[in-house]
Amino acid sequence: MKERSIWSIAVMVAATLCAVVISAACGNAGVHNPSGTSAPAAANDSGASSVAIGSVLAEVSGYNVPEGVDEDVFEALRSELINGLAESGQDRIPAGAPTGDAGAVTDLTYDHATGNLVWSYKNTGDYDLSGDVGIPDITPIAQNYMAMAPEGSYEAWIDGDASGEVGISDITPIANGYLNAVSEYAILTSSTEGGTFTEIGRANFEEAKAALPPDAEFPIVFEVALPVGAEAFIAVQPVDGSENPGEMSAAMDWEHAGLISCIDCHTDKEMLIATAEPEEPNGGEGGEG
Ligand SMILES: [Ca+2]
Ligand SMILES: [Ca+2]
Repeated sequence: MKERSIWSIAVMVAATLCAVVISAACGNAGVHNPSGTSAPAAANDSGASSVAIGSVLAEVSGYNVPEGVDEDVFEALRSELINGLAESGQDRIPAGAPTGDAGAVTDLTYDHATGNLVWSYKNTGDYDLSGDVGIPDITPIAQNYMAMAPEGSYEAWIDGDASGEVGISDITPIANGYLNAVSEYAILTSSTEGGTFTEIGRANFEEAKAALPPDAEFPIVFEVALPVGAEAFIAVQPVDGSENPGEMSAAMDWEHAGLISCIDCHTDKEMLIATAEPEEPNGGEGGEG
């Protein structure tokens, strides 16, 4: 009798363990590719490719020091990158478009004079502006080592950890974003700020680079005609060469974007608000922002 009850307890424990395992498996399945939300699927959830850590470390170790670059500085930076990649604890480094702050465009606006959407390239760690994050991005750090990084400068672009100067700690964003790539931006629209965004156009990274003036390499600015089908809100989202989506920008109310900044910079704000928004019954809202 006693023996039987021990067995029945053992069976119950085993059944409980099975239930926990099954529910954990179901939980993971539920996270994959949520539908009916405006949030873009994370790059790692959508079958993005990846590269074994051993291959990545071999590439970093085997990369030749570029000509004219201080070898000692370069080797110190290389060691830091190898440590950063190894410390991530990942067996494979995922390849995809940048997610989070590393990929979200922050300066999307609309130019009422030209009818163009305007934004600048964002891919933290892509210091050499090649479109992807990799070992060559060490070189700009070595070339500008210990330089100050005033806002808006190319040095600020290399100052990936936003410390105010270019240094060894700017290797961390390379390690964190290794293999992040932007091949295009998807232009998305929605009738409401928090609604479901659908794609109405694309902007190509290499074309934007080619359109820069001859002496200009930075910043890489996208200027694209507002696509047909635009609703009240526009956002842009980086996409890599395998159609993996990265982080979507904040939604922009394009019809009011330029007008609000015009009001902000003008001395006679009351007059501008009245002129810009004659149909607005509550004229006071236009001055916010
Ligand atoms: Ca790069
Ligand atoms: Ca820095």
